[in-house]
Amino acid sequence: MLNTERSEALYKRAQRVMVGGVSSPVRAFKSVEGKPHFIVKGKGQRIRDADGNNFIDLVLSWGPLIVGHAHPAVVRAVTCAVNNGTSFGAPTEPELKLAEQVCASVPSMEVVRFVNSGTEATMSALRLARAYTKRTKVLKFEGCYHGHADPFLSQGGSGLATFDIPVSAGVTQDQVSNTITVPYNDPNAVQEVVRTQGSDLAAIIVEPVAGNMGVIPPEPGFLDTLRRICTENGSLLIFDEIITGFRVSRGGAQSLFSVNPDITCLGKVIGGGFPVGVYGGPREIMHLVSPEGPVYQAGTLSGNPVAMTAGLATLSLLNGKAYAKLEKLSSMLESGLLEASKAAGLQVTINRVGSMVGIFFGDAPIRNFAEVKGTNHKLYPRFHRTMLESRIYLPPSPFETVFLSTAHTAADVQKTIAAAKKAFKECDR
Ligand code: HOZ
Repeated sequence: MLNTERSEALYKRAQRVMVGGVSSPVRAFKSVEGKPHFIVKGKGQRIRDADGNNFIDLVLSWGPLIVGHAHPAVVRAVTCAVNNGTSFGAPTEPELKLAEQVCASVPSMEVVRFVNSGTEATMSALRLARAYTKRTKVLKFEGCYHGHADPFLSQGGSGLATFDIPVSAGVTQDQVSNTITVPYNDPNAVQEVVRTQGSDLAAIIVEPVAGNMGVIPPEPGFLDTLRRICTENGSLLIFDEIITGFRVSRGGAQSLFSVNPDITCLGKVIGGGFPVGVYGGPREIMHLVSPEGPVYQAGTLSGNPVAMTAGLATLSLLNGKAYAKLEKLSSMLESGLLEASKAAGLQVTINRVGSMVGIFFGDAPIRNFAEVKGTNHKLYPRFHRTMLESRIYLPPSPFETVFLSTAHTAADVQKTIAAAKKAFKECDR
């Protein structure tokens, strides 16, 4: 049993002054029938909670920490940046350098605008797509999550899926009336929307690898079909690469699957653990953004030098060797989890793209949100609890992604597999 006395006391205090005791819903551990651990320290692949329990961390702040916690190179660079002042509300060289790195790495990004979160990036990308096409509607996919801007808060993944919320309260019918939702990996459903509403369709937005309903890779040809449909219909294709950017490869999913969107949204990894988002695309589209064009979008802390420096330091560590290591460890985790589930007599499906891993309870292939919901996800709380007892920290929701970092080792993966074997057995009882 874990000692959780201090975390519980802090949680009690937090509930008095913070909604649900947390700053973001899935952190509350509700869907795993537990209580959150308050974290006091992260180093490399490990985190320590307020009671002194050490865990192998497979959440990594929900994806950003691809080089692990407090990497010495990131800490050094950030410390130096902080000493020079934290924000000026004026251009700085680190943001220019990060923009250059992003544009050099991600095939479709020629010009970018930094913001402070993934939500801001997708929200701004949609505004831009509407301005560019002079159309209103946006097509998204069930179970994909594009942050919490109103038009995206219907049939989404992540927290919406975790708490089974089809459309958030406070979002009016008007605000989602131009949002059309179809199943992921279903090109026919997309064709049908284009046939009936194509002339109003400003954009299709998609997570090129879905990471907010567990992990779901695109079926072969799915992304190419979206590209072709958008081009033929005069709609813009927006890739939400907030999770996949610099994670599944240096050039993101668009590089991995060789499909170029019109607008790309990034976040998480490019901020190296600080709040950063960015959207970008060809100059022809981006020049509509203020001050060059009429699409207004701004932010006091956008491009602030500390966050930009953390991003730069993180990206400088992401070379071929780093991705090869991530691939090796992640593939070891995938096969180990499958073997462990077999040994425990439990049917489990693992979806994986690079260091994004999704665990589903069931033996059927998982290609869309309906299939995710058809899994035996009620087993997840017990699995999660047993893993925690074995000191493995997993996302506290079956609808999120398990991540690895370059700080993890083969021994960490072996420990995770051994713990999973026990946890799968526990689920089978
Ligand atoms: N939307 C994030 C995961 N997909 C969760 C962020 C958080 O709770 O910190």
